[in-house]
Amino acid sequence: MARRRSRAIPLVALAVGLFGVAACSSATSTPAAAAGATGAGAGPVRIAVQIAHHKVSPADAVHAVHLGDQVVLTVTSDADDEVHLHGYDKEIEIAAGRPGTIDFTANLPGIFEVETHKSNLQLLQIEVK
Ligand SMILES: [Cu+2]
Repeated sequence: MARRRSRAIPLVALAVGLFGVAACSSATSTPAAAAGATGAGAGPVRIAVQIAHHKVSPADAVHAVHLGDQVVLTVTSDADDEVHLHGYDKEIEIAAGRPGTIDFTANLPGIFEVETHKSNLQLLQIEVK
């Protein structure tokens, strides 16, 4: 009899996790078990970063957010690129001169880098605690 197997979400998650690690050789995050949300809920935390002539501004920023916060990260560049938020493994394509947004709930504690894959820049780090 055809036994209904639950979909292979754990496998996919594992594969994505491995790929993320393989794709980027930057400092690792520590995805502990997600705890209950503690976000205060005063609207999303907005983080914006610009890239121009291969320079990031603000440079080397570390943004601390609370576990459970809603975060809206906006990246604008003068070149087409691909933006990757580590740990959460969110990736977007951005076009030159047009802001791109990564929207996520900070439900994984740790320090996560955001980088570009074409220009290979580290944009910022997001510390979730
Ligand atoms: Cu990456």
